[in-house]
Amino acid sequence: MTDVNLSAILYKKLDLRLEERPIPEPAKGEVQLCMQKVGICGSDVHYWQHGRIGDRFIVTGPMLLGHECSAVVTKVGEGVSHLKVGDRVAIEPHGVCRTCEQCKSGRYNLCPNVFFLATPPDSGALARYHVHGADFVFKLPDNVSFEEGALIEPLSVGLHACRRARLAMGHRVLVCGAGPIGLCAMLSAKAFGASAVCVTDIDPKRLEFAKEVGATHTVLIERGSSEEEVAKKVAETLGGAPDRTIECSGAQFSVNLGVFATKPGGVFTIVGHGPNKVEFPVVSLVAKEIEIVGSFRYINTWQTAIDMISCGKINVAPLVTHRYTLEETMQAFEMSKSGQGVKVMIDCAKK
Ligand code: NAD
Ligand code: 572
Ligand code: ZN
Repeated sequence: MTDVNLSAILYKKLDLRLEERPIPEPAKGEVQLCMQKVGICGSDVHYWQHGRIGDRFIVTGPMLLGHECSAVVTKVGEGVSHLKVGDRVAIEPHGVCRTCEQCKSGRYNLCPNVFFLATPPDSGALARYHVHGADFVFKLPDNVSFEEGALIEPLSVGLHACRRARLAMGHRVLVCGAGPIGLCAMLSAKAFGASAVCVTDIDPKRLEFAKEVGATHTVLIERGSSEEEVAKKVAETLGGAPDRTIECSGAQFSVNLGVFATKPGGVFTIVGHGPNKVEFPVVSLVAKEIEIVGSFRYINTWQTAIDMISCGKINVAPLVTHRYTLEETMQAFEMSKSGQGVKVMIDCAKK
């Protein structure tokens, strides 16, 4: 029986459908992939619920969702030599131009010609089959599972944030937000040699989970508490002010907290996106010489992440709390939207 390419297609806001599409053929430099595990990201849920992120990324036509992926190679296009049919792989979910100033200088995450999976107008990979540029496809060792392979994407956001923060051995670290990205930042910070990592959230269940998966300390953000009060509590909890803060909540409160809490001369890395414009307590920021650093996706993190998972220094597997098949995509999205779990994973393999 010939296989069909069951695909999760977002037509417009609140209109997500499972449909059969033709199986794509790999062009020169590409591979055809039989998708295995695809994690649901907050942005997938956001596009489904709102049809847009801000004024720039608007769903205007049918697009597949999904950008946290692992797969098996099923066909190899002309000129691809580092992969073969049957290889188990993880996917870095974008393509870049390779010719612009940013690509040439190695900062390909800032390429103005980038396309990113599941960011309108570009389609994602939540389907049975997908084709991808082979240079962004990485072999998985036998001891790295397909779920771990899919989690390399959010882990990469955390690793890149730590690199951007120049995080080093012995640092005390504050991570704001205990969602998948905050947890990946926490795991990355520990792997970079942090001596203590304190995670904040407004949800006590998320903090309990953060402790279970490796946070050394947590602080609950309670309604009515001020940023200055929480900053004091964070310093008491960590045994000193954090050398580095990584913001992964998108909350205005965390932006203020990051400035108040971070040690003078420290680095405050911002990953989370809330509204486009937020306020900073500029007097404290200047007087403490806090470095504010933006962190956008990732550069050259896949092989590092694979090796760190394979050698056991980073354990992302416990982040998966719910599992569904591709046919159960709607239930998977409902679960992710509910916020009950942490990472919802879809199994795309045919049963
Ligand atoms: P998420 O919504 O699952 O997690 C955010 C967490 O922050 C939640 O647990 C929420 O309860 C918590 N939170 C809300 N208000 C808070 C507050 N005042 N203090 C502390 N915690 C608070 O989202 P996620 O998938 O973990 O992503 C986190 C953020 O990172 C999002 O804004 C997302 O858009 C952004 N992101 C950025 C990049 C990048 O490249 N810069 C990549 C991926 C995600
Ligand atoms: O894993 C990549 C990713 N990036 C996110 C969110 C979720 N997952 N970002 C937040 C939104 N931005 S964006 O620039 N945009 C919609 C493209 O505002 C990208 C990074
Ligand atoms: Zn994402």
